[in-house]
Amino acid sequence: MPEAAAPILYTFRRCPYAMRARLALSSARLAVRVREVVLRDKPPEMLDASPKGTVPVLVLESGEVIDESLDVMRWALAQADPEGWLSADAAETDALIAQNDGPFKRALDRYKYPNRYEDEGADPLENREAGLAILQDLSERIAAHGGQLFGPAPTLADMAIFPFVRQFAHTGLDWWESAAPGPVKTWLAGHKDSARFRAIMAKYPQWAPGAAEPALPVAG
Ligand SMILES: N[C@@H](CCC(=O)N[C@@H](CS)C(=O)NCC(=O)O)C(=O)O
Repeated sequence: MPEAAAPILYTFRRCPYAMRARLALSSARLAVRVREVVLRDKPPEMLDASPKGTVPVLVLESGEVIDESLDVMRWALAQADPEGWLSADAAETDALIAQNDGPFKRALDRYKYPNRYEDEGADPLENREAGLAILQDLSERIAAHGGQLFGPAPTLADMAIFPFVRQFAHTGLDWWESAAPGPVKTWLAGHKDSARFRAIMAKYPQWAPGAAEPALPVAG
């Protein structure tokens, strides 16, 4: 168990933004107290800390609140970066993540939840194609760099992006298996099968005041 003074992480198991935060906190081997949130029943304690109401939210022992997933990743890796996730070119990393969080996420949402969007260009199959075009570029990059986006070992961009590619793949697994380019398929499969990912996908009951606050696993 982490000591009572460890930072608190409000998180939701299946949220890709929360996954990337948990991945970085785990890699940095930081003791964190996990508060699993149900999005339709957010605890007032989380909304007091961050009224915008999105996960992840990290509340430090000082009371400082970090409520953007990339900021949580960067904060964690600034404490410790034993696996060299910050070793890649910063501008290229930012550009890849911006592409993911912008156009790729937009296509993913419209492919996965077509009924939620009525805007022009909300056709699911068109969006599947738009997402695939972005993944084709990523795939070429992965092949050229020997397995990950910046080389043979994962860096911040890989870990920030793969939870979203996982969601895209899971929207139609049969299609993914037949249509996705090999290098990005192998890359995703490796991350999904990793000890780190399995550790941060542990299931916890919804947190409520007084309930246990399990330590975020640092395995992997
Ligand atoms: N820009 C934010 C986005 C986080 C986000 O949108 N998280 C979703 C869950 S995946 C959320 O909490 N949505 C609020 C809700 O559904 O009520 C970040 O990077 O942390």
